[in-house]
Amino acid sequence: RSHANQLLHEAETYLKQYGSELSIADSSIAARLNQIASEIEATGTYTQTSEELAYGAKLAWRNSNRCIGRLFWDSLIVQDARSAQTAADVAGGVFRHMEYATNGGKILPTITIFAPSVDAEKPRIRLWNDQLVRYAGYEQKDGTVLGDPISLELTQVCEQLGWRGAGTAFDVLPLVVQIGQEPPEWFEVPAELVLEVPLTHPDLPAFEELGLRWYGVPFVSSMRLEIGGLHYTAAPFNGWYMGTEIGARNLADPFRYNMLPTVGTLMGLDTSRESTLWRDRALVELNVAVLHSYKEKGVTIVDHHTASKQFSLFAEKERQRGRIPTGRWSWLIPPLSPATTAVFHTRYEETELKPNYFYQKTPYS
Ligand code: HEM
Ligand code: NRG
Repeated sequence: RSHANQLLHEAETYLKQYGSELSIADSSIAARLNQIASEIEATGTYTQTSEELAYGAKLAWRNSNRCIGRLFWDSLIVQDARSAQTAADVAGGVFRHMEYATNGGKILPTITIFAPSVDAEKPRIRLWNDQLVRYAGYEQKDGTVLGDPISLELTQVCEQLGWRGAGTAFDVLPLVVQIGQEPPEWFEVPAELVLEVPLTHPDLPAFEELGLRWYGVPFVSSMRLEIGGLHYTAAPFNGWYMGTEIGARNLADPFRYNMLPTVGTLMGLDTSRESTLWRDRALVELNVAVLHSYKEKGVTIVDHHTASKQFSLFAEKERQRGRIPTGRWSWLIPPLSPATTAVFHTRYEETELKPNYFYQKTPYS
């Protein structure tokens, strides 16, 4: 099957779903498909309407099997930035997204969509960051890491491009934008666009002195959005955090900030034997601190019990609409007390539907 034929087939499949879910007359969809067919014949690709684009981004969220936050899929805010051409245009669109979606702490789930590529492997626009806000990681002389070890490689790349961080454990990396095969350009993220939360604990005053913090909004910026055969290789999106992402993984994993031993000692626990369950007790208090601090600062966050209930409601609503909810169980269960949540005790179909968000090859390394 030729490339053009395959693209038309993907467009047809999507347009039919779009038409049926939004109750658009079959005749209008048929006319639109004729138009798309001529456009593909003439140019090798086609341009989606902003409505087709917006609904596709929502469906891609609804189809994200690893996401527990999908109850709110239909309220995603979609910013159409397909006209951005230069790296500076793209950076401007990204910064507008950050300000709008952060919304002073009352986070709005938002996606900004830049121009698509015909070939997923040859992106027209690519953001090198995997999230718009991430902390740098520096390898030190003694072999330990200062900052977030997940960013070691990108930090080196940024330094090679001429960026220099302040050298703290929480330096925000610059935005790195690549247009086609041109060399990438980096942009310092304006500090006022980066909402951060210093961590305190409701009943452990000494916790504050650890100097821990995290950024307010998870903006995923490395995934490819596929709708109707078009590949949006730069389409950063955000919702809000589930507390365990920060408290049970980013700050707790031994290969990330590895804070459990420090927190356990601060709590005065006996860390000499595993059987005291000091790790588990430190983990719970670290997660209490995360939820408490975000709440106190007015930054949207959800605990894993509430998120699990919201996900069960999402699954129930999908069944009511005559659809089978899909999900990846191993990702949906939270990393803290999983068996206390309903998702742990439920099985989900693992079918991968489109539109969806997909991983892409790392553009550096
Ligand atoms: C993954 C929660 C919004 C798409 C996840 C994960 C959590 C989560 C906990 C697993 C992350 C991990 O284990 O690393 C939420 C919450 C949201 C939200 C609480 C609040 C509204 C969104 C939005 C989108 C989205 C707006 C897209 C439009 C995804 C995708 C993944 C994911 C594609 C998989 C990421 C990967 O494989 O690395 N979400 N999410 N989520 N979410 Fe959501
Ligand atoms: N675990 C990652 C973020 C992955 C996506 N999580 C969300 N997405 N909540 C971390 O930084 O900890 N979202 O769009 O809200």
